[in-house]
Amino acid sequence: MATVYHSACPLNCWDSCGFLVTVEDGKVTKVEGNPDHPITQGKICGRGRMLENRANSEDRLLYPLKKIDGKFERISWEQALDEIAGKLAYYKESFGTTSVLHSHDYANGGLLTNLDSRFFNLYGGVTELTGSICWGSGIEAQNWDFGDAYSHAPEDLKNSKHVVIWGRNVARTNMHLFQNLQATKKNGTKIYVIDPIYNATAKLAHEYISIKPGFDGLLAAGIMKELLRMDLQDGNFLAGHTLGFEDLEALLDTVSLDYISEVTEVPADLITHLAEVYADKPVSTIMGLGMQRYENGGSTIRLLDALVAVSGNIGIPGGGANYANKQVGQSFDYQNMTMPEQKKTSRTFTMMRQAEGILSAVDPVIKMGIVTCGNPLTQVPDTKRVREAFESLETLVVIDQFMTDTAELADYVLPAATAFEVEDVYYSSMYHHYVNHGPKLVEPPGEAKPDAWIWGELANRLGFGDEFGFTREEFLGMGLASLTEKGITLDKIRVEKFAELPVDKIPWADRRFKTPSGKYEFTATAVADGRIKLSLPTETKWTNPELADKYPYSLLTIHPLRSNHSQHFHLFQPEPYVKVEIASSVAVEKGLKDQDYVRVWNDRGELKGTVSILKMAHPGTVNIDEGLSARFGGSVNQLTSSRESDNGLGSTLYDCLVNIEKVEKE
Ligand SMILES: Nc1nc2c(c(=O)[nH]1)N[C@H]1C(S)=C(S)[C@@H](COP(=O)(O)OP(=O)(O)OC[C@H]3O[C@@H](n4cnc5c(=O)[nH]c(N)nc54)[C@H](O)[C@@H]3O)O[C@H]1N2
Ligand SMILES: Nc1nc2c(c(=O)[nH]1)N[C@H]1C(S)=C(S)[C@@H](COP(=O)(O)OP(=O)(O)OC[C@H]3O[C@@H](n4cnc5c(=O)[nH]c(N)nc54)[C@H](O)[C@@H]3O)O[C@H]1N2
Ligand code: SF4
Ligand SMILES: [Mo]
Repeated sequence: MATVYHSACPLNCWDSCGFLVTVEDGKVTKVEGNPDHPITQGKICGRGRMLENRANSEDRLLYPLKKIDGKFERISWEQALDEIAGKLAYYKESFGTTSVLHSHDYANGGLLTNLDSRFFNLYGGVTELTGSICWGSGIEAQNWDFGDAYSHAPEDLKNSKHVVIWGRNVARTNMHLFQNLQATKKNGTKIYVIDPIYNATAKLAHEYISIKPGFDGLLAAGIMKELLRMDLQDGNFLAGHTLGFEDLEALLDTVSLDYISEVTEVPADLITHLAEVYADKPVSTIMGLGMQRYENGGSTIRLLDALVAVSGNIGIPGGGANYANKQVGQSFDYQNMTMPEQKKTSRTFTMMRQAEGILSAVDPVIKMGIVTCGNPLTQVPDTKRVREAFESLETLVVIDQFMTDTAELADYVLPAATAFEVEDVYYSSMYHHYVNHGPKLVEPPGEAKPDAWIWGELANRLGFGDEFGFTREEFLGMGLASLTEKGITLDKIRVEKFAELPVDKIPWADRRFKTPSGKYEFTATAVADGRIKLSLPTETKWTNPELADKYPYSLLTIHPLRSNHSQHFHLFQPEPYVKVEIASSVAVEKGLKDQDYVRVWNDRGELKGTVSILKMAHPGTVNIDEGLSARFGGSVNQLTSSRESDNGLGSTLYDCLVNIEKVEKE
């Protein structure tokens, strides 16, 4: 008999959708949207629907595996846990706990995925990853400017006169914002898209502004120059609530509008026009994450923030420098769950440079890696180096639902349960402010187990099992402790399926910022030299002409339409392949046409794939979607750099020059 239950999408995504899931004979048979969800309103994307295929896939990992003489063999949980716990005890004793690296990302938005940190803290503190490949530079930038990274509630968009979508691929990555934009457009709001690629969101826009990748900060500087020249700045906001405006003015005086127009490849009159738009308040600026994956990513977001501030679009209905919504995650009590006070020692590598960290660590060297909720072999930049690093480990344990490129390298692979097989609550600190409930709907297949069960079993063997002697319900209670005080209990979320979190819908409306000065800081006081910089990406003809001679094209590696990173490609029919999207200027220069087979390369690596000419893309731009595993042609991260961004916490994935040539198909 088929029964329909409510649930929630666990995927790392802006939208955090509410689901209705059909269960028949102990199996999930259909995933649909929950029409009652206030934000996602019954609409979900193919990635959400395909979670049914993922859960039931024949490729699911069903048993613990151990690599013996280069081949995986099935072993019992007892053996796997005893041996892994034995190694953890041995490395702790012989080299210290930081000889173990915990490599992870955020592939599952469930609150209880954080229990991995509880385990590693109780173990004594391992080598952990800091920063974020995804959004680190922008988060740090907004921390400096505002004191935190907050967005307006989705429903506030209706108050905007103009909406500037700046480097967010909304139609593809944030479908409910796209619907919101469609509705807003009907009410007369003007929509602008600034992006090197004329994407599906650009089609909806009144105006599309094509820009050279990585130069958005300079464009924002140009718009500010024009605002000031025309005396259109918000003098009251600047005088009453900001710090360091004179430093910004001095910086803007160092560049001319003509120079800005030349390097950004945006016409000067268009820059003037955008200044007029920004002065016609309220303007909502909706930033994407792609735009800050450059060497100058932190500066880029700071300059965009500054533009929003100078034009007086902060803290007003319909305004905002909307980048991330960290107040969502801040509603939960991580400390209760993760017990950071138990950590006796620690060491950190940045997420971007985890491979270099592994290869160069001394005192202690990294002996063991444990990978959870991540697939670094496809997702972390500079694949060659990542492979070398993970291969160099004495012991590698990967906990996953599928045999990924990373799991292939492991000594032990442990089969994890999927979201429909455990109870959790799900949220995303990216867009809206609702938390969704996901009940346990079916049993995990084979011997797959929830991650939390694995931590508990290892903890039992290592002598701190008591700290894992709680039910999922009890752990959820710990994470929801302060919400419970505000009336949002697990029981309530269970019954109502979702709950609205108590967050500011119009952040900074009281003009009290979380910076050290309490003001909006054009010059950040939280760091030694907090002045904004007008910096450029590293891999451009302006900053590295020799490299640009050899590798003339800018490679973007944006998020795929139908897969969440590496998670869905293996379910595609027909099989996916490497698609090399090129601007028409590249096609002309290289004599390429659609379906040509090409090699794309730079000093870090190469990738072969099939050409598709983009109808409209900024001259010199190439794109290869991220997320493909080796068996489908390989990850584009073979070409990307593991350099950190300017503020140290972000990646430079899109700051990448390549060359391209036609080759014969093998
Ligand atoms: N379908 C799908 N949706 C997803 C995901 C997925 O894998 N698949 N992943 C989720 C996750 S984890 C994240 S972080 C988000 C990311 O969401 P987005 O920020 O929307 O995604 P990106 O693919 O990083 O890039 C967004 C846009 O930035 C543009 N861009 C690149 N460089 C520049 C630049 O220098 N300037 C400007 N102005 N634009 C630039 C690209 O052309 C692209 O249109 O998406 C989430 N949603
Ligand atoms: N070139 C390039 N690289 C990129 C990006 C880009 O734009 N360009 N985007 C970056 C961004 S924004 C992000 S967020 C990262 C994402 O990087 P990752 O999070 O590493 O990528 P995913 O493919 O989403 O998921 C990783 C693995 O987690 C597993 N998993 C899912 N749920 C669970 C669970 O509950 N438990 C366990 N143990 N495992 C689980 C999945 O099966 C999958 O194999 O990639 C980054 N890499
Ligand atoms: S991947 Fe994003 S848009 Fe798709 S169902 Fe999940 S939360 Fe919704
Ligand atoms: Mo991300």
